[in-house]
Amino acid sequence: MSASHDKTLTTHLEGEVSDDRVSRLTSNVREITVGAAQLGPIARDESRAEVVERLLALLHEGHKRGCDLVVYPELALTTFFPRWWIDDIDELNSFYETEMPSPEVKPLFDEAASLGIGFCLGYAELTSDGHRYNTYLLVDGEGNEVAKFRKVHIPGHEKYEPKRPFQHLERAYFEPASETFRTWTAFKGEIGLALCNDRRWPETYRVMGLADVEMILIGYNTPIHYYPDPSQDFLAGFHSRLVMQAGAYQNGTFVVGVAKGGEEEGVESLAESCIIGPSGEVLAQATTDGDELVTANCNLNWCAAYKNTLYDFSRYRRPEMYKSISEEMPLILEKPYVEGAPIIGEAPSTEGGLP
Ligand code: ING
Repeated sequence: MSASHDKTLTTHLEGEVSDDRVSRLTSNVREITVGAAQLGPIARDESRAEVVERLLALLHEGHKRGCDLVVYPELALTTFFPRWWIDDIDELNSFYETEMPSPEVKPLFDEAASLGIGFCLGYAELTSDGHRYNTYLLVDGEGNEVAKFRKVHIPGHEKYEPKRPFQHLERAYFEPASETFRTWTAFKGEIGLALCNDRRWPETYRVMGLADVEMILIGYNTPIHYYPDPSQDFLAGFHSRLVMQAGAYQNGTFVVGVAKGGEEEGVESLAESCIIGPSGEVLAQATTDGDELVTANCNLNWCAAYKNTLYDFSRYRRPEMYKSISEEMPLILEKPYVEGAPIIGEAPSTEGGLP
């Protein structure tokens, strides 16, 4: 859809505007057509080659609709394996990529480059020195790697918990990134990346907002059942949109949220992929919980209508008032810290964890 189309930057600009911004704004339209390539479930026994076929089908749909950029979800090459305790290291390793593109994924890289479409792909990364990350890779329309982002906020738990109907063992299987959020100049603008749980934290958007981000790409896998407090289950879609719409508006940026949704191996996950404008409005949203491409034409100059007016950070922010939010722990909310070192290879704490 094209809700953002006509919202070119003709609003008043208050305060000082840098030369760099002025030069960007002299062009009234800086448009990128983005596709949120939602995936339905990926079965545990589905091969990489089969998944890549699905990614290619979405890419071709993106080509038909004139996409410059197609955004896939978090961990887009396999089932969401942190739902199981997997104590066989070879089996666990089978869910990670040790090179990108791997031979199975290369057809996606080749086809995207030949169509001139950039893409963003989430996968589990196992580095040559044994580190494990939840990773998001951005590739431009010529097939060049632009950015590699590793998830910052790792949710869930470290140990097998037998009471849960399914596990969320990301804290056992992924290390948190050692580098923070940033932006990259690509696709005519400033692009930022984040993964799933990162989207719930205002700091995620603000760190990128301070770097003048114009479009944040976010892949997610969000089980609808939240074991620690099931009263939140029916709010899953509301909370997901709430955080992304607020993050977009408060930083004057587009946000593209892309789900792996539907019922995967017995676990229902949120779909509702959406593209949000810098006004905070949802411009387009998925209507199914399967493979579906959601597109919007995004004029990145729309961002300046927010960045240069009520969210003119250099004029109105009071950073000296916010110092406590980057402290280790707020003074009155101190809670015991539970050590969260990855425990891959350790035996489950209780009876067998394999499905
Ligand atoms: N998923 C979750 C999210 O923030 C989570 C975290 C864990 C949600 C457990 C619900 C239950 O949506 C990911 N992949 O970060």
